[in-house]
Amino acid sequence: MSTQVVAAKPEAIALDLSKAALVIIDMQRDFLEPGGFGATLGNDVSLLRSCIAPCQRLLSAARDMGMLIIHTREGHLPDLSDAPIAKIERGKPSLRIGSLGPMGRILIRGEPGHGIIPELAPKEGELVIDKPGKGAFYRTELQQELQARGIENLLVCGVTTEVCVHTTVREANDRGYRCLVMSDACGSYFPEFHEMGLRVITAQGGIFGWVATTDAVITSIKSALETA
Ligand code: TIU
Repeated sequence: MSTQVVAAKPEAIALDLSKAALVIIDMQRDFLEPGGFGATLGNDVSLLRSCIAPCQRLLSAARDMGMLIIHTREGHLPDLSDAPIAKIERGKPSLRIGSLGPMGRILIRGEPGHGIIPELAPKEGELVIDKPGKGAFYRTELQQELQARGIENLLVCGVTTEVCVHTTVREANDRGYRCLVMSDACGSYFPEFHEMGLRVITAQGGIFGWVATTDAVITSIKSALETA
């Protein structure tokens, strides 16, 4: 049976996994490795590493099931025409968006730093959505791709919990998708924002969606495979 009850907060949710997609947000070198965009903002990028293994386990289970897999990447065109001045000028980073760093130009499409970390490299047939903003729906083809495949449920993980994961979940929630966020497969430079970000999602009866562990979601995927 593709409909599975997943243990989650604020309460268990029955999800039709045949209408689900795994969405892995921005697991790029620019956020997870030294010398990238995240580091230029003054962050300790090592804090994000704990979510790599859970993301790998989810990716593997989703591949086994033949689930639609979506990888997103935040980044801008080389001429910066899709990068708002207000974003480029923001704060006092050690290098601004578009400047040359050790992994190429910061947050620019096609540069080494823009790539997804090798541990989670996309395979042929998986969707890679390039996005100029924090949310995966803004100025992308994501909505059309999901609608074309009848997807209703999104299993969301990646980085960072309170920035791109949150923005994407909020966008998806407003578009009618049920969003289940895997807590240990998300990461933040700020542990307290990670915790609060997840709490915001599940508060008020699940105002933006549901939160589950990677184990709970993998148990459901395996159960769906066994009863298929
Ligand atoms: N800075 C930060 O926490 N995040 C971002 O800028 N983008 C994403 O979350 N991907």
